[in-house]
Amino acid sequence: MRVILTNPCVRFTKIAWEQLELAKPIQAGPGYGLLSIASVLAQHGHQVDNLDPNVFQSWEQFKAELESYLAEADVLGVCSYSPSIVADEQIIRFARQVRPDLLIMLGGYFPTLRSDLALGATEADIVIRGEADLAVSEVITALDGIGKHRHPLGIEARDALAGMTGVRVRYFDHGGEHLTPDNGKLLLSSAQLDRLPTPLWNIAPLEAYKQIWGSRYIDFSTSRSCDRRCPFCSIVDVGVRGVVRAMSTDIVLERLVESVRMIPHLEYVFFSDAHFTYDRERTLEICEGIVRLKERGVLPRDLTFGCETRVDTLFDDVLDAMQSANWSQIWIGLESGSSETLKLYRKGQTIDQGRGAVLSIAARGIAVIGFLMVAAPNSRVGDILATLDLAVFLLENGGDVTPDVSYCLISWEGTTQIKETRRKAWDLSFVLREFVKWDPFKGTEIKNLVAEGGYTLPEDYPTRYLIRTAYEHAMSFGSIHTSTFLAGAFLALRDLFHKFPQHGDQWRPVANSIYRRAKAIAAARETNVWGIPLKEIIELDLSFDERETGADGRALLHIA
Ligand code: B12
Ligand code: SF4
Repeated sequence: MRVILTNPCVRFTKIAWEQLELAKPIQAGPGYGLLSIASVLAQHGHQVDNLDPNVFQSWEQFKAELESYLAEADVLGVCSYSPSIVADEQIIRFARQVRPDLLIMLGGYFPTLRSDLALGATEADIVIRGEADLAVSEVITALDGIGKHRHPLGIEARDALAGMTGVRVRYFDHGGEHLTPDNGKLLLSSAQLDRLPTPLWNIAPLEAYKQIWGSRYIDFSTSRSCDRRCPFCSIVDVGVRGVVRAMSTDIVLERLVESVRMIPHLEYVFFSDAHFTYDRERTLEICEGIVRLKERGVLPRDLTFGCETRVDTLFDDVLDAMQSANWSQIWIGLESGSSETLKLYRKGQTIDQGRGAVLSIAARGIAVIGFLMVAAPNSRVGDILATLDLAVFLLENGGDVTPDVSYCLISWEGTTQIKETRRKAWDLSFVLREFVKWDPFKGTEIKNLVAEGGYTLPEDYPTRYLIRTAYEHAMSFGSIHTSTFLAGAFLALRDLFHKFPQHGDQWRPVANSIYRRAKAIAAARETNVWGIPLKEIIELDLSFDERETGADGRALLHIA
């Protein structure tokens, strides 16, 4: 059969249509899971294509391309994330119009966390919860086996798929529509991960991704889930909280070699595991294996690597091994520069560990990119300044902040944090209410949650004002990246001090010192890690209070 797989669409959100149609997309990359599914499908004789809506210049262009593929297709498989579900729903609706009999399957983080909402909001025939590497092929085979792989599905299809974990079906019977109940989610064991074939990298638009990230690269996930349990995190709620399943070192190295053979001129491999260094020995073995393969000429010497990980497992020997293997980037979850906020996030690490990791990584010539969630509910102005200080500290150490950097804590629907919020009525709704203003995901469950959660922070709570204003300023530049993120924050601080003079009295000098450092480093570097100009910061001309605050204002922020 012929299957088309689409990546989560963040390009054509409502905001994108209105403001960002032609902005450079930064949120696109080779979907490891989709390409793993594709590889298993190909093993079973199916023909698979991958379309990433994010790399098209306009919705019209994407629709035209999709339409031409749909003419020949039997199945559309859509990968969806929480912030992409609205746009993905539109893709599904369009596909259904063009091909009313098309079988549509939906999977990914959002359908896994909330399959009920995913089935309710879209016209998908089947939702698969969890890791569907093998399941997509199994479902297609089962439906093909009974000759019922067309929309609308009936009770024969329902029965053929009964008992398959994670698979929910929309079927029609006696003129009515029915949904099969939730029966858990699919999780692969370490042994199953070892048996998965190399993802079908060559069907992904790798050249378009190179335009975005500057190198021909792949996202390679060698493990699933995370050994930690941060309540805001949806990775752990998609897998098993606190339990990692992983490929063996030999298989990781074997898949690397196969990937290099499949992709001419591969330049960079990003290990997209949630916590790559969770096992010290394994990490050392992988790095040492890479060095050996490079010495034997099996892997190109100039192939670089990156990973995403925690700050408390980046031991010196691990970093040394990474340096030897030619690591060029390490992404770390710093989250906040304020100890109070970090405690609230329950991240299980300290500010000192975070700053220490930044310095250790930078000392080895590796670019360090920090994930930040600037404000938590009830954060104070000083907490936010501490996080801005951390953002500038990253830049000063050759690093960067995440391009999709968040101005506030975001807990997606379906995560532990949201469940706890409901239980304890701890007021996260502040964040969600702010988020709903700019997120494409307007009007559905987030609004309901806000209504449910109550709203205890007053409209003019300074942090709330600051975050909203920062976002508005940043968006007025077109899109959010390092430079507009910082410029937006400084402009918002200016407005805040005007609106709430009492905060100005306390914080103007600190804001001033952070702002001056940001301008100086932007002028010296001119671009961020991905080559995007820092011009908004360079061109910004603000005058905060210039009173002396001692060591860059850090004493006031309680930063050593
Ligand atoms: C690599 C990565 C990226 C890369 C590549 C994205 C990509 N297309 O794969 C880049 C940097 C481009 C990226 C961008 C974004 N990302 Co990202 N990313 C990741 C990361 C680090 C790894 C993803 C991964 O490889 N997972 C492992 C594989 C096995 O899982 P998978 O790809 O989802 O596939 C499995 C299942 O989901 C399912 N499945 C997947 N597709 C389909 C399709 C069908 C039909 C079916 C049935 C099943 C199915 O089966 C697959 C195989 O097991 C995760 C965090 C993490 N460590 O997990 C965040 C993560 C997935 N990203 C996230 C987000 C939000 C985004 C952005 C929207 C950022 C933003 N602006 O907010 C964008 C949009 C992405 C896009 N357009 O594709 C969130 C999703 C949260 C959520 N609840 O939705 C995560 C979990 C990070 C986080 N902590 O919040 N991301
Ligand atoms: S350490 Fe990172 S990936 Fe693991 S649970 Fe915490 S936030 Fe999620």
